[in-house]
Amino acid sequence: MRTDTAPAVRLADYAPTAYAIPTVALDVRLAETGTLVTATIAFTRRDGTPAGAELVLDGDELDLVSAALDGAPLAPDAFTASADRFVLKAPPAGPFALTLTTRLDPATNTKLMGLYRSSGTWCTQCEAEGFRRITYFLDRPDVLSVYTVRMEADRTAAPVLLANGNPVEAGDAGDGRHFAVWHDPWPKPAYLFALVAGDLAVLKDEFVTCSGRRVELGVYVEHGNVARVGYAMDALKRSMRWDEEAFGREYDLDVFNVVAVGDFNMGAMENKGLNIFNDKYVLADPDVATDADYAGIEAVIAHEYFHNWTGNRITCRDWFQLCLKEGLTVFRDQEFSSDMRSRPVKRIADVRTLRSHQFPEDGGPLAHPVRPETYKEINNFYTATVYEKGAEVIRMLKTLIGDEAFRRGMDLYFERHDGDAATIEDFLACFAEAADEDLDAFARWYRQAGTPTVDVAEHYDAAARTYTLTLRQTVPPTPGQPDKLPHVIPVRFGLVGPNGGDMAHAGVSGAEVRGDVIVLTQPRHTVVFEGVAERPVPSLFRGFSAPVKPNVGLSLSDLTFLMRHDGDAFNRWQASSTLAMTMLVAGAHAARRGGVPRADAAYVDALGEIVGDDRLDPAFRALMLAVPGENDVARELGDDVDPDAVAASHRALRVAIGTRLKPVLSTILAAEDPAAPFAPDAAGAGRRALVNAAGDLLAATGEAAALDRLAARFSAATNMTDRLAALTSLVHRDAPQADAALAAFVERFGGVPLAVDKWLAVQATAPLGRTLDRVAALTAHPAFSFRNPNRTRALVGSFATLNPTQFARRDGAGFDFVADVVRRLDDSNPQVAARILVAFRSWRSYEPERRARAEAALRRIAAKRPLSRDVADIVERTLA
Ligand code: 0A1
Ligand code: ZN
Repeated sequence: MRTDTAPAVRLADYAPTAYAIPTVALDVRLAETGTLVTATIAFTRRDGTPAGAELVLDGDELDLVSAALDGAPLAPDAFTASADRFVLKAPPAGPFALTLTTRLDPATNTKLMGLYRSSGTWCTQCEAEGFRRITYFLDRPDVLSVYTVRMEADRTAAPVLLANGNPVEAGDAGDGRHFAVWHDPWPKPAYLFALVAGDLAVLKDEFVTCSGRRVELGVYVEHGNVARVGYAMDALKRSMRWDEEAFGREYDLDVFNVVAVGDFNMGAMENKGLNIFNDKYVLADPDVATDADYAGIEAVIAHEYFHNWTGNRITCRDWFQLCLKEGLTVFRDQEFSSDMRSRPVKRIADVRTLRSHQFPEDGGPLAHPVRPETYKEINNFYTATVYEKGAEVIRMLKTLIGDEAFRRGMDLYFERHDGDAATIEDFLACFAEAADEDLDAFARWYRQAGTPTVDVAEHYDAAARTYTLTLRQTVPPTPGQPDKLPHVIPVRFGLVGPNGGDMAHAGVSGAEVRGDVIVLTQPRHTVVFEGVAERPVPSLFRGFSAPVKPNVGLSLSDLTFLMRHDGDAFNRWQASSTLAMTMLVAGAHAARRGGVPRADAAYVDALGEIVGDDRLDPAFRALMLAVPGENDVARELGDDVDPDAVAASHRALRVAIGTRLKPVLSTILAAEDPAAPFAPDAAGAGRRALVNAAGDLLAATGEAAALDRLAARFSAATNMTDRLAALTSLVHRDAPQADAALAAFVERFGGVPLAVDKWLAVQATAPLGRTLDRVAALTAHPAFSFRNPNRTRALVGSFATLNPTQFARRDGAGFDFVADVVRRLDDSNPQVAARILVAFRSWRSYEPERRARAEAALRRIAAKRPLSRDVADIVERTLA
């Protein structure tokens, strides 16, 4: 077990390796009783390395069987080898090859890093530092090598043998065994290595690239699941076409394979030519997958495919540059989904995710810059900040320099850095050149953590016909960064006139304005618009043009006006959310004092008009109905949070909406066509989202008739979206029909793991006093296993992150339960343990009693020995 004594790694210490590895030949003999890996690794001395300088290779829990240098066994005194290091004391001055054989036991690899088994299939996960669990290596992203892989296994146990690149040879190996050889011509870092061996079924297809090359596509799954991979295959082909059209990127191998496995720590992995997926992001049919699952599959298939250029052809120099591939690839997958679906709806969904995942990270003890400068465990930096805020930074760059310069910058980046292990500086230099602009101040977005606040004051001078906006930005202190410089902030804006259209102005001073974007560069700007005929309502940060917290202080009537009339769909939704948040916060304060939360009737009426407007996209109307979540309200409150008061306020607002809008919501429900065929497209998903949101709000009122209707909808549902929506409403309302519905669900879907996850999560997120007991009991259910990350996340992860009142029970029992799970998982799968532990990150914002209980639970985790580096890192930073 690696422990917390690990030193921090620092960006400032970066130095290239002393040796390069031009080629690697791997010979992998897979067997039930243990696997032998023979790696023949060619080394060359880099310029500047003195002849004979020792060679130090990374390892992790390795068992060395034999070692040879240029074909001759190494003398025992020529090297040292331990589980985590191999040192060749005096390498030859010229090129040389080491041949190292290691023995692995994939069946007992519960960390799911390196080579492991998932339902009998051998598979690998090497990002970030998993390759060193397969063989000793220079396991870092700036060491790029050409790989040839020979794999051999029992033909019956593993008829399918896959690795990166193109297949070059296959045949019989005697004794019931067979082999395959794969060659990947593109130099790559070890984290992109992959192999898969197993008895899998496949859906094949082909894609003809823009230059006319044929690519054979395969999606491999467990037998019985082929009927569920059509959507993923279609998404893959659409992704390949889109990357050609939107970014000019063509695929570069003869084959592209995707393999779905049931046991996977994350979502999916972009291994060159052989993407390995959590089966959650591949398998779908209407009976088991919701619309959200389909959208997730489309996005993740695209994300991993897009990595072929942003990540694989151009990789990262070191792990500090993780956002170079992740922020950019998230930006690209967001754009893809926007083009496939509705752009404003996608934007609203992405901003909701950013606010619920990244904002709390940026505002808590785990805050770090988009490009961190130090880490103890890199696995803990696959975060919403690196991914989602990283994508926002790229979106801002595009907003600032414009679409054309952005495209020129991307083209230059691909041309200049193809084959490189690059840095953020390399990336930004391409855009500075393409736009002929200094981006030094903009680069602070990569270095400074914390979500900036932008306070806005306005003034209209009727006599002078001027409209003045004063904008002040503050970047809060974060761990290790007490003082901040101002950011470059693009504020996309409109001055909305009384007729709802954007007003013209005759000129502007006080800040640079590019089209409809005000560019903030200073702590404070006074922006004066001339020739403004009357006082406009300002619509700022349209499309969420910067990842900041605006504080515009508009009146309720201005906000309802924007909600009804803003030409920017995002800001219509934002105005509604801002209004709801004002009420939710006031309601939480009232509930804390024993009072009653109240809803503003004008807001609810405006909401009713929008939701009832058939000319608007149903998906947009559904998003309008979703008021900010309890965690969002807690974040807005900031400190002394009582989750029960927040929940009371949330419930009260939803009851008020459900009651006052009963006619319009009932009309929406009544207009549903139950015979409409299911299609997992954006239009169908939007209609279902609206109907289900309406049903849920009506159920929130607790009326028996609404609950009966939900129970009927549950029984009659022909797809998982509607079924799960009805089930969730029933269970979370503690409806009399809930237990029967849960029983019927598991009776029907108990054998489908991805559906079982939904059944577990619905129960774990119920805001009910008995939930914790139920969750604890479910850990013993035959369909549950702590060995499987999806099951664990569905039950314990969703309890900890999506059930604020029960996780943060006043008696501390919720905290204790999750702490026990973290301690237990720390031994078997530290990566998953560390991720669940992150649920404690906002512990300091609770009221004193809960804060003390949370701290005690955290200290119990910190005291465990041995403690993995993953968990030690998170718990130390959380308590610091
Ligand atoms: N690069 C992947 C994310 C990923 C990272 C680590 C993993 O180890 C278990 C797996 C996947 C992506 O961005 O999709
Ligand atoms: Zn990624």
